[in-house]
Amino acid sequence: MMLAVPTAVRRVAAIHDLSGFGGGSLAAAIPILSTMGFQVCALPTALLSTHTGGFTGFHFRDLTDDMAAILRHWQQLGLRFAAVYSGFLGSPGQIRLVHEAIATVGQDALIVVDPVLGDNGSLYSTMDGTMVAGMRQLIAHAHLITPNATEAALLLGEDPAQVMDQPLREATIKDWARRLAAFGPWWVVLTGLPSTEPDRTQTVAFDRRTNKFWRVACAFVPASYPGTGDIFASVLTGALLQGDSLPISLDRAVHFVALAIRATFGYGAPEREGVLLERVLPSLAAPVSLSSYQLL
Ligand code: PXL
Repeated sequence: MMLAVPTAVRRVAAIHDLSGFGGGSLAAAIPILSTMGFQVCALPTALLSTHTGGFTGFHFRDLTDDMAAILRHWQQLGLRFAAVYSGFLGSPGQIRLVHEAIATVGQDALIVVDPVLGDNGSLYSTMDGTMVAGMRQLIAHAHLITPNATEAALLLGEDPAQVMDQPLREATIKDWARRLAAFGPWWVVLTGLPSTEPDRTQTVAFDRRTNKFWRVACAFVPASYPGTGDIFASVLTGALLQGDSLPISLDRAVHFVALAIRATFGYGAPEREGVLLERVLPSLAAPVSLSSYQLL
């Protein structure tokens, strides 16, 4: 009898900041993707005392020069990754470095770009129009992008404030997803969309190659925790790497974030401290257990 040769643990190059307090970014990507069976190789973009959502006076060190040196060494080593997954970027120069990482260590990799730019209708404090323009170019090289409604509007040159007025109509959601896919990505996943159904929130995925839309809705919790976008994108990336379909991956990511929010909400801790990831992380190791996706 032939024994199957065990395959090595696959590696993900994770290009995010490291925020010491408040969760999110690498503090989400590393434990989530490790739990899902992948080795995370961090290419840190910035070092912060806290994330920028809800904190002022935070320490911020831009690591653009270090990123270039780290990437050069990885190239010399001939490293290749199963995925290149970028999130919060600290400067336009870093966007160029992500392009370079994709073209070198990311050959044959799944390319995931979470275009972190803003939320709740406005830009994050460290972002500006140059970063929006750079991100627009970067998403053209991704297979998967995961903007929230604010980021989708910014990337499309729409007024981001409109996402706060009323839930986007289904026709608008589909139009935005199609227009974002026209930049290049196979899959556009629009996160955290208010629903027209009361007390529900929805996430919609568009698969450009099959021209299909998928929706997963879940109960809305009246709280907004920074870092949940990073958690969502990390689970989605892990599920796709595990071989799950787009709708099942979407389903797992939505329900994991919902679980993390519910596990946190009852404690009444300040929202800026993020979710209690460690309380729910073990559930990620379980196989697919539910599915509530709909074809839209
Ligand atoms: O969750 C996105 C994110 C990532 N990194 C930093 C942030 C934010 C959102 O506020 O501040 C540093």
